[in-house]
Amino acid sequence: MEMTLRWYGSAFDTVTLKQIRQIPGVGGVITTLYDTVPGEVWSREAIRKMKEEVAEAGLRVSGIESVNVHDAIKVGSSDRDAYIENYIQTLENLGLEDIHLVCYNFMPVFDWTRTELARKRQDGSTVLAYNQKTVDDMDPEKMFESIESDMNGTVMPGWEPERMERVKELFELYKDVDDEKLFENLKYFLEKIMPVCNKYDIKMAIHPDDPAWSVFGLPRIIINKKNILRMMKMVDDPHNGVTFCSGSYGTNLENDLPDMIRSLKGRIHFAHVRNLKFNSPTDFEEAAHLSSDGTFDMYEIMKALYDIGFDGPIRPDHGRMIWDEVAMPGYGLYDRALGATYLNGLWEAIDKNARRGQERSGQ
Ligand code: DNO
Repeated sequence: MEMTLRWYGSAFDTVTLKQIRQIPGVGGVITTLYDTVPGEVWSREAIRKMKEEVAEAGLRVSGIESVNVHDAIKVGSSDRDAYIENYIQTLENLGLEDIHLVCYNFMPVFDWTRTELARKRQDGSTVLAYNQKTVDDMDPEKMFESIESDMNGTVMPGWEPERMERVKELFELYKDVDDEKLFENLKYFLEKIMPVCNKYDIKMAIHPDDPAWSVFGLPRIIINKKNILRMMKMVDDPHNGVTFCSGSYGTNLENDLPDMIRSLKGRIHFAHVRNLKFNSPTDFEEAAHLSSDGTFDMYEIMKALYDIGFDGPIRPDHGRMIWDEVAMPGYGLYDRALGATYLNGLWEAIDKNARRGQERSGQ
């Protein structure tokens, strides 16, 4: 695996490339052209500029998170082909610039959903949290307003103000889209983009829905083993793969994370690894990465990735806000750096253990 950190670009991120470069074991960033809107073609020049800036800091672009998919493609409206053409053009430009990993999602209206961005924990750190009851009692149009004051002046991915102003319209757009329709539209999209992915060896890595169930009655399909295997089979091409996000699949305690990882051998192109702490099955908060701080066994998650021979980029995911840092919730420097270091430590131990085991058995 290759340890990376997500970075939003110098115009948007509070964390600098120089800081990222100083985290031991981190050689690459997962980035994006954050000022583009879904449906827009990314120019080669803009991609090249981004790559050059990253290279000047002594890092590389290990992948893109995200090239967002326009709603016309998700709902399957009559203008979708034009947006798919634009997406293909963007993929082509990324391929020509030697970028081979693209994370995206197929979530309707809202990207990841949290009800609190700064829940205080006992140690005084603040974390993102989710409570189903709050969502059930909330008018979706008020969702953004309710969390906006805790965004620390940043623009959060999937929660761009322009998009949130259109929530009502977006709900209307999805009113006839159920799970089956969403699967169909995803298949249509993937079949159209696979040729360009094959041509440039671009690995598409779908991000799961977070939380991994329907919110506000909207369809959500990338939520469990059954659905993700269905998706892998429905377009059976190695370039159709997944972002294995432990914190997203893990929202549903019925998802057995190590087992899911093993069942996706060869199709996990990117991993987000983080821990959650459950207070009840429908109330959770984002813990530190360390196993003992949350509910998941992080060793087992890393071990499963190791066992399937995962060799793609991995990143620590949302971090807690600690040491008085003011940053985009979930995306500060300090706790993600601790996360990267911890995950690197687990990996080194797993790797050494495996090699010693092989030596002992004379393999
Ligand atoms: C949240 C992220 C998501 C993810 C997108 C991928 O922190 O994990 O916003 O980047 O869903 O398209």
